[in-house]
Amino acid sequence: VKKCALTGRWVNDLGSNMTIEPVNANGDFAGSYHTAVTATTNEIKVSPLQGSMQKGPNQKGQPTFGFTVNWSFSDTTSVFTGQCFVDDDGKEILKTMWLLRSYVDKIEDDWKATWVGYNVFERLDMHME
Ligand code: B9F
Repeated sequence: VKKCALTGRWVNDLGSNMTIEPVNANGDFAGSYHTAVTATTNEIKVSPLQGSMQKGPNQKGQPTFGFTVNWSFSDTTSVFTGQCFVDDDGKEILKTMWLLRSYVDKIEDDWKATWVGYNVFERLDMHME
């Protein structure tokens, strides 16, 4: 059975692109995220991400993972968590959910500071085994 690898370029259902660098022996990885959408007038900039992938003894080739994106153009942080699946055609797909924390000036605004959503990613280029 083909295993799902995170390394490479991905595009999601919004048209956002991300590149994940090779995952190390601990499961740690770095990368960059280019969002296709934003809710401000700030110019979008490619932003760094740092993540961790499960490499436990029970890993059967469809690992769970999480990563944080530190947006370079806003005082905002997003965290994604998901699982890398291989579908019936052998195509890799990342099913993720995210939380986005926006900056607020005062604690009274905390209630409206966190956004939640869902993204699906497909591989942009072919990954060589
Ligand atoms: O638009 C976001 C933002 C943060 C503070 C002002 C604007 C930053 C970009 C986030 C991109 C998100 C989506 N892109 C993607 O690929 S991360 C999850 C989604 N998946 C206004 C206040 C808080 C949000 C909008 Fe803002």
